[in-house]
Formats: sequence, structure tokens, C-alpha cells
Amino acid sequence: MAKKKLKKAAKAKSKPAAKKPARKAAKASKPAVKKASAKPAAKKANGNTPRPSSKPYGMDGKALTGVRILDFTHVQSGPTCTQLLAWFGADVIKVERPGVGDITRGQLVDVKGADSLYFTMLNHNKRSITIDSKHPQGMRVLNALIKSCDVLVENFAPGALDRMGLTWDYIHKLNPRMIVASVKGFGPGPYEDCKVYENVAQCAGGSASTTGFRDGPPLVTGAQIGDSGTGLHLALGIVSALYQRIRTGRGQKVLCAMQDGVLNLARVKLRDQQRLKHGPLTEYSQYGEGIPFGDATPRAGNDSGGGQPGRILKCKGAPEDPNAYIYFITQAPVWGPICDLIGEPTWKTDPEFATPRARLPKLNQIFARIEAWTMTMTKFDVMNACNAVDIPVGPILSMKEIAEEKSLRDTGTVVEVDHPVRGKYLSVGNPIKMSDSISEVTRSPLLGEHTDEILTKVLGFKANEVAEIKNSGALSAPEKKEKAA
Ligand code: CAO
Repeated sequence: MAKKKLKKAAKAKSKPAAKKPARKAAKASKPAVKKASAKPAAKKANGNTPRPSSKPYGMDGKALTGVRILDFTHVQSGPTCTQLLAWFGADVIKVERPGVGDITRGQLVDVKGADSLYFTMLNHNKRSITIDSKHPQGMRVLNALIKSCDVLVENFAPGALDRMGLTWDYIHKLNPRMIVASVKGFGPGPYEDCKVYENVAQCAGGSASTTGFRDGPPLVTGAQIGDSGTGLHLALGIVSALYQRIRTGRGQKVLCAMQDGVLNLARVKLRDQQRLKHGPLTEYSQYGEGIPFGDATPRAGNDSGGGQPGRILKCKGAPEDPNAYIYFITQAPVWGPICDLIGEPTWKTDPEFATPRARLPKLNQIFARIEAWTMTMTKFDVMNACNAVDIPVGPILSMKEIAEEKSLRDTGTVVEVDHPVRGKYLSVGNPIKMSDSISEVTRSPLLGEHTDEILTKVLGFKANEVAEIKNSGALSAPEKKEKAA
């Protein structure tokens, strides 16, 4: 109950109503976030430090309250970023092409007539306005948005924003405080003009060459490290740029290339690439198997990246149950408890097994013995038995099990959201928990749902101006021409 009240209050606080319409704000040349920070300044205790809020935690707005985002993103990478910013309280205005919107609205459709889960799960807490950016009246609205927003986020193909006329110089002239944040497939260099999707980035960022088994082809991973991973990187760049702007008063460009984002997440594999010069990678299974290394970091199957031998082992029910497996690490400090649990107490002192170095050539034998033990129990029983003696293990949880896991529901990591067209569905909530900026997940917008509200309440257009813009066709899909008989 108290929790509910807390959330309500936080929601009320973060309503964008606190802002004046953009055109008025623009006249007074006070962009959005400056207005928001003007208030706390009044209650400064000394110098630059505001007095600590007297409101209870979670009831004094959110981390990004007062920040307004012009969200020009589509598909996955950009929307991941702006959804995170929205969860932190930013007012995210998603600009979509009239009639179609973000292409994902219609991709992988499961409920006919409803926005796909692909779209809904990446666009929570945002508002949607439809604008044809290539129409002069559309550009009129975009200009007003640029003046009123703090950040423009986009992940168009290279050059597309410039082709719309929205070059950095143009944007910066309209609003010198604007931060322009972009996802691209590649950074400057031979591939900078290429269009890129998730798996392209996983391959070009070094992840695929190091994922899979040594004797099999490269593999991509199910975690969307290229799209969602880069969106996450971009969000950090944006909040850092907002922080720097407090000091400098000016915006800047923020660029995250998907190749760079993937490589950042695969950095331990570049570590191993350099270690190769100094000898074999002894923690890789192929070392124990006597298989020589080549000149590039090899695929390591399920070996642990942290230097402690690890494998995925069968539990009771495998292989019929495709997820009855557990990740088991033979971490050196817990070797004794492992030997006791699996019924091999002599391995604790036997020189053939007692040290990590002695064990390396025998990993297949050791893991086969551990697996004989794990196969007698369910993955959860193995987890309980191991955790009781501080042995870290990881049950392979299916998406079904994750969807049903109560603790994830309790923390808001998995949330049920109601949607006017599709009804209830599950989504992943904000994985970053903050004690004074509490996220609630609200449904994704329908296409153009907030067009009128943004034109009038955010941008301050008068009724006759709204009519003029609308009548021009800049906000609606072109009418389909009747086919000649
Ligand atoms: N009004 C008018 N035109 C619009 C518009 C609007 N509101 N929104 C988009 N457009 C236009 C763009 O201006 C562009 O036109 P031009 O090609 O004439 O300049 C056109 O729509 C297509 O945009 P796009 O090239 O970005 O889209 P695409 O489907 O061809 O490519 C993608 C998609 C993702 C490959 C490309 O955007 C890209 O490489 N983005 C950067 C990397 C990235 O984020 N990839 C992750 C995608 S998720 O897997």
C-alpha cells in the first residue's frame, strides 16, 4: 500500500506539465532542462549544492525529470536507449513516420491488429507523434521540437539525418544546448556507410568468432549485445553529456558504433588474443586436451571466461528437457567442498587432482565425474546443495521459468503491462534500480497517439496553426491512390 502511494506520487511529480510550451521557452532561450534546474537553485544551501530534499525517497521526481528527448529511433538499438531514459523520468517524444511508424510495430506480429511485442517491449513510457520529416510543415514541427528538447537520439542509416536537413550545424544553430546522440553500425573508417543489424554487429565486433565450439562454426548469442548493448552504451553517453552540459552550457555529439559496443563487451577475448603471444591459454579446455592453439582467440565452448575451468553439465531430466543443465565452475578455493559433494574426498589431497595446475589436463575426467553427480538431481537441487557450501553454480533457466519466477516479478524486473489493443503481456522492466528514482512501466504509445497533445501543450501551437500543419498532410500518411480501372 505504502509502496503504491510512493509510486503514484513519483509519477505525478514527473509529469511533463511542469514545462512551458516550447515556443515560449525558446523565445526566452531557456531550453527544457535549464528550466527544470532553475527551481532547485532557489533552495540552494550554499554555492552550487542544493539542500537535500525533505521529501521521502522516491517522491521527489526521477533522475531525469525535466529532460526532454526527441526520439528519432527505430528498430531495437535506439529504442532500447530511449526507453531507459524514459524509465529514469525523461519525457521521451518518439517521432514516427506517418502511417507506418517504427517498422517493428508490424514485425513478428502475434496478435492481429495490435502493435507487435517487438515494438511494445522496446517503447514503454514514451509519447508518439507522427511527422513526415521531408515535408516543409513537418520540418516546422521538428524545428520547434529541436528548440524544446535537450537530446536528439537517432539510429538511422548513415547520412539519413543529414539528408533530412538535420545536420549537426543546423541543429546546433537552433539549439546550442542540444545533445545529438547516434547509433551507427561502424565508426569512422572503411565500413562507416554500411547499414547494420544485430548479428552483423556480433560478427564484426569479435563476439561470433569467439562463441561456439572449437570444432563448429562461429555462433551468435541470443542476448542482443549489438542492439540493446549499444543502446545501453549510448544512454550512458547521453547522461554523461547532460552532466558535462551543466558545466559547459553546450551540447555535443555522442556516437556509439555497434561494432565498438560489442567489442567492449567482448574485451576479455581481446585480452586472450594478446596472451596467446606468451603461450597457450591454459584455462581453455583445448589446452588440457593437447590441441594446439592458432594465432587468434579460439572458440571456447562453455569454458569460463574468468580463468576458472567451467562447463555446462546435465542434471536430472536432460537431455529430454533441453534446459535441465547447470553451469558448474571448479573454482580453486572451493575444490575441497566440491570433492566432498561429489563423493571424491581423496581428490582433495591426491597430487593428481589437488592443485589447479594438476587438474588442467584432466578436466574432461573431472567434469564427467561431477556430471555423474549432477545428473542425480534437478538443477535447483544442485544449486541448493552447492550454494550451501559456497560453490557458485548457474541453473540454465528457460524463458518460461524466468517469466514465472516470483522474485523477478517482485522486483519489477519482469512486469505485466496492459495494452488497450493487445491486452496484458509480460515485459522486462528497468533492470537498474535506484532508491530515489523509481521506475514504473507504462505501455508503449499507439502510432501518433500524442500528436495533438505535443503540438499544443509541448510546442504551444495555436489551433489555427495546428489546423494548417495538419491540412498540409505533414502529419498523416499519404492517401492511397485509387487504381485506374
Ligand atoms: N519522415 C520521413 N522520412 C523518414 C522518417 C520520417 N518520420 N523516418 C525515417 N525516414 C526515412 C529516412 O530519412 C530514410 O530516408 P533516406 O534513405 O531517403 O535518407 C528512410 O526513412 C530509411 O531510413 P533508414 O535507412 O534508417 O532505414 P532502413 O530500414 O533502410 O535501415 C537500419 C534500417 C537499422 C539498417 C539502418 O537504420 C541502420 O543501419 N541504422 C544504424 C544502425 C542501427 O541502429 N542498427 C540497429 C537496428 S536494430 O537491429
